[in-house]
Amino acid sequence: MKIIILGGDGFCGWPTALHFSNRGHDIAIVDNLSRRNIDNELEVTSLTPIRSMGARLAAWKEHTGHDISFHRFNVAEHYHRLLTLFREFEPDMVVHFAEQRAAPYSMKSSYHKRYTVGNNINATNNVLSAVVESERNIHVIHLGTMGVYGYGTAGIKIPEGYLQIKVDTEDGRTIKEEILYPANPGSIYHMTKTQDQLMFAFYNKNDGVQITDLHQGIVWGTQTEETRLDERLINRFDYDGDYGTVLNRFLMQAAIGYPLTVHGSGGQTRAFIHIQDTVRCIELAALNPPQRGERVNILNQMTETHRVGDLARLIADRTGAEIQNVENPRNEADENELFVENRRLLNLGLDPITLEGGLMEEVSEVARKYAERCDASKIPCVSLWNARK
Ligand code: NAD
Ligand code: USQ
Repeated sequence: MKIIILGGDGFCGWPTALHFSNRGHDIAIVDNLSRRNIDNELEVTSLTPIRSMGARLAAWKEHTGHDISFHRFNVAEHYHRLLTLFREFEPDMVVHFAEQRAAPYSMKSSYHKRYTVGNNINATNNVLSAVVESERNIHVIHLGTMGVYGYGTAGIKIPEGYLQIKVDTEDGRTIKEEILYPANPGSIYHMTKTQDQLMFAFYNKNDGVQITDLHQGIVWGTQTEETRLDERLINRFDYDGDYGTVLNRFLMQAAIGYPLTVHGSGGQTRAFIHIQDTVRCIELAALNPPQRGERVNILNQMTETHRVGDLARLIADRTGAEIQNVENPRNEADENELFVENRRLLNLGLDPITLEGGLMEEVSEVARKYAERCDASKIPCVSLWNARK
C-alpha cells in the first residue's frame, strides 16, 4: 500500500511509519515539526535523544534499504500542498496523527486554547476536504481518544463509538437508534477530538469517505521493534508537566528518585495501551478498512484500565520510589470507574502487551538509561484548569 503518515515525526507517528515501511509499504511522512518547536517554547527536550528527521531517515535506509519521503508543511494551513501530495503520491491510506495532543498544554492560556482548536480542527477538515477533492478512495485512519466519552460509565461498558438508544414517540411507539456516544470532553484538546468526530460523521455521510477513528487510551512505553534497531531511530519520551503522560512520567520519576506525582487522591481511572500495541492496532485497522458506504468505523484502542494511584503503588513497590499526592491541577473527578468495550481489535487479532510484563523493562531500558537528560524543574504540572475557581 501507499501510505501517508501525517504527524510522522511524533511519538505515535514515527514508530507507525517505520512499522509500515518494514512491511514493505511505500511511506510518505508529513510533519511541520511543531512538536519540536513546542519543546523549544517549553524549554524541555525528549528524555530520549531524538535525532533530526534527516538523520532518522538515513539510519532507517541504512538498516532496511527502505526509503521514506519527508514533506515538511502545516496540514492545518497548507491545504494545496496536501491536495497536491494526495494527487501525486496517490495514497491508498492516510493515517492522521497531526494534532496538538496534550490536554495540559491546551489549557495553559487563551493562546494555547486557540492554537489547539485552530490547529486540530483545521487539520482534520483539510484532510477530509482534500480526500474529497482528490477524487481518490483513500482510507482515512484517525487517532482519536478515549477522552471523547468522558471517563464515567453511566452504569454501562463504554461501547465502541455508538450508543444504542430507545426513544418513546408521542404515538406510543418505541424507536431504536444508534447514535454517536454523547461527547463529554475534559479539556480543550479533548474537545477538538469530539469535534473531529462530527466532521468524520459528516464527510462520511455526505461524501462517502472511508474512515476509521481509533479511540485510543493513554500510550505508555517508548520503543517498538523498529525504533529499537538503532539509537538514531529512538522514539521520543515526554516527561514534562505538559506533555508527559502519567505512566511514563511515573517510570521516569522512579528512575531519578523523584516522588511519584499523583494528582489528588489518585482515584482517576484511565485506559492504557503500550506503544508497540498502538502500532499493531493501526496495522489491524489498515488491513480491515470499512467498505464504501459504511458508517465511520470506531474502535476503542486500549488494552487495560487502571487507577492512577494503583499505578503509582505498583511502580513504587517495584522500584522503592516514594509517592506524593499533589493538589490536582485539573478540573476532573478525583474518583471514577471505567469499563470499556475493546473486543473489536482483540477479535482482529491483537495480543496485548501487559503492564505486568513490560513495566520494568521500560524503566531499565529507557528511563534509567537517559535519566541524566532529565531536567527535574520541568516535572511539576504548571497548567491549571481551575485557576478561576
Ligand atoms: P505528538 O505530538 O508526539 O505527535 C504529533 C505530530 O504531529 C508531531 O510530530 C507534530 O509536529 C505534528 N503536527 C501537529 N500539528 C501538525 C500540523 N498542523 N501539520 C503538520 N504536522 C503537525 O503526539 P502523539 O503522542 O504522537 O499523538 C498522535 C495522535 O495520537 C494525536 O492526535 C493524539 O491525539 C493521539 N493520541 C495520543 C495518545 C498518547 O498517549 N500519546 C493517546 C491517545 C491518542
Ligand atoms: N496524572 C497524575 N499525575 C501526573 C500526570 C497525570 O496523577 O503526573 C493524572 C491526570 O490528572 C489524569 C491522568 O493522570 O487524571 C491521565 O493524565 P495524562 O496526562 O496521562 O493523560 P491525558 O491528559 O488524558 O492525555 C493523554 C494524551 C492524549 C490522549 C489521552 C487518552 O496526552 O493525547 O488523548 O491520554 S485518554 O486519557 O484516554 O483520554
